[in-house]
This record gives sequence, C-alpha cells and structure tokens, in this order.
Amino acid sequence: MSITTSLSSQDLMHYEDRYGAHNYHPIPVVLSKGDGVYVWDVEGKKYFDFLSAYSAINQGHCHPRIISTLKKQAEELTLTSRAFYNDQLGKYEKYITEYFGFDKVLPMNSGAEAVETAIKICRKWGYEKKGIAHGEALIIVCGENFHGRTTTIISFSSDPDARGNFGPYTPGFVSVPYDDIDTLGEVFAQQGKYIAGLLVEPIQGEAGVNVPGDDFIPRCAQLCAEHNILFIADEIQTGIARTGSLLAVCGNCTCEHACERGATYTRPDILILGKALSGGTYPVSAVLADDSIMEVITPGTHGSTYGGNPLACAVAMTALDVVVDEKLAQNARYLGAIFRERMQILVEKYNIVRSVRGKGLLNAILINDQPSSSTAWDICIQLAENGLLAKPTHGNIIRFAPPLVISEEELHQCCDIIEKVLSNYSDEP
Ligand code: IF1
Repeated sequence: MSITTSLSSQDLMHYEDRYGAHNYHPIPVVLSKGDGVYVWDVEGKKYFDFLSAYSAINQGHCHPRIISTLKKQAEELTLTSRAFYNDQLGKYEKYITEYFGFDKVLPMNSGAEAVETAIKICRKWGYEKKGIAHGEALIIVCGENFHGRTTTIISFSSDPDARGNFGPYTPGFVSVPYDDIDTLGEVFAQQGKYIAGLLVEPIQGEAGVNVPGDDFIPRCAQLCAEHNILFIADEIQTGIARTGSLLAVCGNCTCEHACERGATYTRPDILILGKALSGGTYPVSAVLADDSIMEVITPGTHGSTYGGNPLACAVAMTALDVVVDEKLAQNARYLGAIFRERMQILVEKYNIVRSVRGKGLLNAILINDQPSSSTAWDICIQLAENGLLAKPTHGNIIRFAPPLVISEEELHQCCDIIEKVLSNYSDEP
C-alpha cells in the first residue's frame, strides 16, 4: 500500500523511528528537495547544505548535467552484470584512468566496497608479487581512521562505536598514530618484509578533519617506495576537488588532469574514490592502479553485481566533467581560505570556538566544550533554525563542507549565520 497523503516532518521522523533501524541520530530536519547548495524540508523551509552528504555532493544537489545524463541512461540501459559487456564501461574506464593517470580501474559501488577491494588487491599483490608468506601479509592503517563499516574495515577501526561487539575481527592490520612519520618508519623497518600496504586518508574526515603536516603524505609514499609497500590513498571523502585540488594527495597543485600533475603531487600506488564520483546521484566507487598491481586480479577473483553498471559509468563521466568545467577545485581552494579566515575571527572573538582547521572546503571548528556535552549538537540545531545544515562529529567538532559550487556571496551568508549562532554563546554581557 503506497503512502500518498502528504506527511509532515514529524510524521516522517516517526516512521523512521518506528520502522527503521536506529543506526543514525539525524538532525531533526526532513529534506524533500535539493538544488545546488540549497535543500528544502517538507514544510518548505530552505537551508544551506553545509555537509554535502559527507562530501558526496561536491557538484551541488541535482546538478542539471548529471541529472540529464542519469535520466537519459536510465531510459536506455541500467544494468547488465559483468557477464556481458556494455557500451558505457569501456568508455568510462578509458575516461577515468586518463583523468587520474592510472593504467586500470576496478569499478565498484560503495566506498567501503572500494576499500575492501583495495585491501584484497594489496594482499594478493603482497603474496604474488612481493613474495610475502601466504596468510602473513600486514596492512598498516592509522589511528582515528575511517574507511567504511564492513566487518574487515571496522576490524582496524579505533572507534569503539564503529567496532564494538562486531568481532571476531579480521587479522592482518597494524595501526600507527596518524601524522607520525617516525613511528611509521620504525614499523616499516621492523616488519617491512611482511607489510603489503599502507592505507591512509590524506585528511582524516570523520576523526574531525585532521589535516596532517604538509610532508606527511609525501613521506608516507617515500617510505612505501623504500620498503616495497603499496601506498593506498583513500580519497573517498577528500578527493574530487573537495580539498582545493583534484585529489588531496595533489598537495597544492590546482591542475585537474593527471597529465599536468604539479610538483606537489604524491602519486598513490592504489587510489580509492567514491562519494562525489557520481555527484551524489548514484553509488559509484572506483579503485585505480597500474598494470603491475591490477594484474593480480583475474577472472573470478573479484566482482560485484552492480560494479561497472552503465548507469554508474555514464553518471560518473558527467560528474567528473563538471568538476573540471566548473573549476570546482579552484573554487574550493579560494573560498576555503576565506571561510577559514572568517572562522578564525570567531575563534578570537568567542570563547566557544577553540580552533578551525581544514583544507579547501573540507573544514571543521572545535567547540570549547567536552565531547560528551551537547553543545555542538545544540549549535547545529540553532544553525538549522537559522537556515544552515551541519552536524557534529566526535561530540565537540562541527564539520563544514558545502557543495563546491557555492558562491562567495553565499559563503559569506553562511559565515554570517554561523557567527550569529555562536554569538549566542558569547561571554560578552
Ligand atoms: C557513515 C564521514 C564517516 C569515508 C572514507 C570510506 C568511506 C567513507 C574516508 C566509506 C564514508 C561516510 C559514511 C557515513 C558517514 C560518512 C563519514 F567521514 F564522511 F563523515 F562515517 F566517517 N572512506 N564516510 O569518509 O564509504 O561505504 O559510506 O560509501 O557510515 O556514517 P561508504
């Protein structure tokens, strides 16, 4: 029986509470429309979206070019499985490998699936190419990581909520502190012959937008090369122009094609993409690597029903076109600097804000209260009442990540909203 009568936000929140698993605690806003940087709730209230579905909507909600491609392909062919070829996959594979500068791509759907795929490729490379004793391969990960929610991935999570009571856990992972190149070097020196790969986020998103020192990622890649260890970059959240470059491992380069890579680019052995790869319209993820690594994958060793489906391929090509055509990396870099400048003024003006950090348009403020307090949540509720949507992470950190199509004027409007709410916590009489 379809529910046709118009339902209020309250009705819909009740339905989710009654009929849905409680695996999230959303901000109490029920959205029904999105366009660019804006979303509207069921009652018609308009908001700036400052989360972008965790950086999946870099191109803006319902981007007209991406939606047009989605509609057109949806009327032609959506899914064939890989039992047969389809007329979109080969075009997409050529397009995306040239776009990012790798020999091959393995198409998947969710980010976690792509991370799992990278782990499998890395382990198989470890045994078949590096000569690690079978079953002994180690992959190094960083504390405070977030790479998804499958059982293997949470096996190496340091977040008790993400990991608790989901054992027994997958072995073969060693965690080192993030942004600690000395410890990483020691682990490589001691156990390098067993280590197949290093899996790392160039900026840790969920941990609260942890931006490492400028030399951390380049030094990771250098140590990996010295020890014949694969450098695996999880750019699911930081990639696709979010941090002011096409990839966060590009450092400060703003070119947007592999062929023009600047001097600051640190090339991963395995690159993992997701989220904005489809502009928020469809689950599309990808694992890219050169032939010497990807050739460990042979028929029957990996797959997915939807991986490489024609709809995903068509949408992803348009979504990546939009990134370059609309200069989203340049916009993220330019407006991200303005945003952090405005937030720094609030840090100095209001005691409630301890610091601001980020790169491009992936930023966060640290609220001057305990992670266990409800202050950051309360601030997000007031932000929503004032027309801006954001959500805390790890208790007292508020992540701000608008679509990269935001204008300078809209960004200032959002900063004004943030300041208005934070001024409510002012110490000034
Ligand atoms: C949630 C945030 C969390 C990711 C990185 C892989 C994945 C993600 C760097 C997995 C997914 C999402 C998942 C969502 C909340 C959000 C998130 F950091 F973006 F905020 F959780 F940490 N690598 N991140 O960020 O991709 O399977 O979700 O497509 O699970 O609560 P996915």
